[in-house]
This record gives sequence, C-alpha cells and structure tokens, in this order.
Amino acid sequence: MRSCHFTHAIARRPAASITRGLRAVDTGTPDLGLMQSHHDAYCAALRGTGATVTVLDPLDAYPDSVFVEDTALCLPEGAVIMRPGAPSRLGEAAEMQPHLRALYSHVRRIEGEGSFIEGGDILVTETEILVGRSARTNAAGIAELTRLVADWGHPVREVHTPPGVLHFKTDCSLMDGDTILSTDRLAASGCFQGYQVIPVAPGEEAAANAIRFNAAVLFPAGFPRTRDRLVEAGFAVTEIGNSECAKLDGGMSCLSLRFSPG
Ligand code: CIR
Repeated sequence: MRSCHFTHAIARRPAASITRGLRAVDTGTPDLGLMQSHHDAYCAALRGTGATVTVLDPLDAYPDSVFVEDTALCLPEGAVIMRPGAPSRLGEAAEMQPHLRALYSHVRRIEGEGSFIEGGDILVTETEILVGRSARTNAAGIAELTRLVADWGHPVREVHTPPGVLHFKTDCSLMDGDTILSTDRLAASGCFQGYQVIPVAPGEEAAANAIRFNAAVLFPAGFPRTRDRLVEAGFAVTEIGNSECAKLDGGMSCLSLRFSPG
C-alpha cells in the first residue's frame, strides 16, 4: 500500500514566532515549549515505524512553517511544490524545495500567478488524488496539479472542503488503501463513494485529522470514542498531544511530509 507506507518523513521544529500563527478563531496563544514536546513525540512515533525522519530547523520568518504538509505533495514518482493560498505562507514552499530536490530526481512546481493550492487539501489514496477546493485551494491550482501529475499516472478528482473548515484533510484521513476516517459533514457530500468510511464520534470532529504511517496511526489525544472505534477496527493507534497546534487549526497530517522517493 504505497498510500500508507513510507520510507521518509520531513518535519520542521516550531519557531518562536508560532505565537503569531494563523487561526480562524483565537482560543489562546500556543505554548512553544509544550508544542515542542508534542512535536518531539510526533517525530519519535514516525521514527518508531522504521522511517528516516528529517527535522528541519525552525523558520522564524514564517510563523506557520511547522505545518510543512502545506508546502508540497510527495508522490512515489516525484514531488510537486505547492503555492499556499495564505499570503503569509507563500514563501514556505520555496524553503522546502531544496530539501525535496536532495531526495527526489523529479521536482515540479505550481507556478501560475493565480494558482493556489495547499497540501492540507490533498488526500492521496491508493487509486486517486482527491483535492478539496477551499479558501486556500482554488480551481486554477487544482487544474495545474492535475496537469503536473498526469504523466506520473495519478488521476486527480476535485472535491469540496466543507464551508468554514480550513482544509479537506481537517475533516478526513486515509487509514488504509480504501478506508477513510471522516466527519459526517464531509462524508455527507458523497465524495467517499467506493471507500469504507469510519465516522468520527459525534462531538469529536477534531479527531478526523490523523495519519496512517506504516504500521502506526498517529492520532490526536483527547478523543477517546473515536480512538476506540479505530482500535476496534484493528488499527494500532498512537496518541499524540495536539493542544497547541489545535489552537492554530493544525493536526497530525500538517506536521509532516511523508513519502518514499522513487
Ligand atoms: C494555517 O492556517 O495555515 C495554519 N495555522 C494551520 C495549517 C494546518 N495545515 C494543514 O492542515 N495541513
């Protein structure tokens, strides 16, 4: 299952400027020390599956740069550098480019002036790439991505991120080749026909952003009913503290790029 098994991950340590990170609703200032300890646990859990995990230095100029997922799409055949729709995050993509060039033979870029797309809106399954149109990802960005990955054999399907939800993957995660953990509000759009859906427990919508990484599912702490559903379904769940990233609308997927360069 190439959509769940990876040899590498890249993460970036949170910067002191994280206190100025973007957020839809202000629920308090993130604590850098606590976020760093959650981040350490996250990277250790990735490493514990046998993967090589590169942890980049903090980038103080970009308060949201700990959320590396938004900077690139990593596929077995190559990587595509994104164009984030948040103006304060646009420069983060260029910062990631040399690190991916060091590992991949093929690196392409979303370049159109009017094209915007963030990795958090992209779900790669075993058979297709779903991209949610959102406040950060527009039709031009999706069209450009579709062209860039066509000769690598990846069909792209445009879907919709629910209104008021930051990213498509804020509300869903791939658990195995054809199983998706999702909120009801996203699954109700019908975008997961043909997949098995495990719904998050009512009131635990923030549990929908998890990652399947090799044998492990990294899952945000504090959502016991959804955790139990995953355990009952046979997944090996590792809980990771996410209280500080959650203040900035971030979760498990946002904190890494996960890939096996071909
Ligand atoms: C932002 O608003 O861009 C950040 N505060 C959170 C980004 C989360 N990234 C993700 O879901 N992939």
